[in-house]
Amino acid sequence: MERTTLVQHIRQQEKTIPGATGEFTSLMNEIMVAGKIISLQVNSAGIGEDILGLTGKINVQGEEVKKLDEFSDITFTKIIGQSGTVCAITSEEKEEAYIIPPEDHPGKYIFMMDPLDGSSNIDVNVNIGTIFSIYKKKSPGLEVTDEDLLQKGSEQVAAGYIVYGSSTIFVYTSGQGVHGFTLDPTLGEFFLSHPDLKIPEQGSTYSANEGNWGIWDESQKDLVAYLKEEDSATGRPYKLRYIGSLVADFHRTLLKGGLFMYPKDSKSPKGKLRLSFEAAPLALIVEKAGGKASTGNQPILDITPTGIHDRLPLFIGSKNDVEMAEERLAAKGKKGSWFKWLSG
Ligand code: AHM
Ligand code: MG
Repeated sequence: MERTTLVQHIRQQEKTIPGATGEFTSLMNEIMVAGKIISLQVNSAGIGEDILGLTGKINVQGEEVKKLDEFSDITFTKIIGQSGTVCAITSEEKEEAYIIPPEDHPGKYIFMMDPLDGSSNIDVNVNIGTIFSIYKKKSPGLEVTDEDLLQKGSEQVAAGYIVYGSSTIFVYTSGQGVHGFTLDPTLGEFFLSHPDLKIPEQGSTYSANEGNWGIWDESQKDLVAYLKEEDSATGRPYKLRYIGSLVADFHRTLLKGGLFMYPKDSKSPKGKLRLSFEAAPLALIVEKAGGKASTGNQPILDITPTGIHDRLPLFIGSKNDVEMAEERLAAKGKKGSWFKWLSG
């Protein structure tokens, strides 16, 4: 049987881009190499090297840094930083952008990553993943500016994620469809397993941390209560599936359809997930697969970040499900404001 490797696929895709120089292919190759290294570490966590547990450090997000978080951040930064293809790297784990020094030959791309998403699941053998996003440097000259680091999601050149799960899967889009590759551990090679992925137009599953019910606003409670009501005509009640690793919850949603949401709440009034490292890359992927991604009232890809660590609410998945969520949130929001106006 003839099988397409990830490297062959990226090369074929690059051929269709006029003026392509091979720099993008090199960058994607390096991401793949770093992904394989992390995959190996994740698969053997608990044996050999002491890689489970905490480093004792607190990251820029105020969260405890796990050893595998740090290992993934360092691995990606070293490999991508020395690839000669990027001029800056931003990471969920780093407060500031890492600007590639002249001796490492800065390239024309900007690389953004959540090196190991789903950290809380590392020690309990539940799927975790890497999310990445690639932009082109926009500003003239050698200096990397906010114009480069704070670009709208719609300006991404490519985005992808790697799930370290029952198998390791690499999913990416460079604008022409979404493609998934499974790592063959015996050969150490990714092979095309999910060509041209399309998300179902409507799903039957919702995914949210419902333990946050008490800190959600009324419109969010109304939306989830609606999904749980019985109505065979609209396929309700929806099933609840929530892993607590965005990459894993997203991967299931992409394959099976449905709605993933991490809304704002009174503890995180701006939302919990990060625009540049989580929402924007997954939004590009879902849209290229025929789905949608929204803050609840605005497409994620239309948002220009104000800082590299911006957070926002996320509603992502099947087109019909995301639109239904937007409509219900808007309707309830309006009712709420009329009520406040009348009673105020
Ligand atoms: P992380 O990037 O530090 O791992 O945090 C993000 C994670 C997402 O993977 C997941 O969707 C969410 O946080 C889970 O949050 P909660 O535990 O509040 O449900
Ligand atoms: Mg994350």
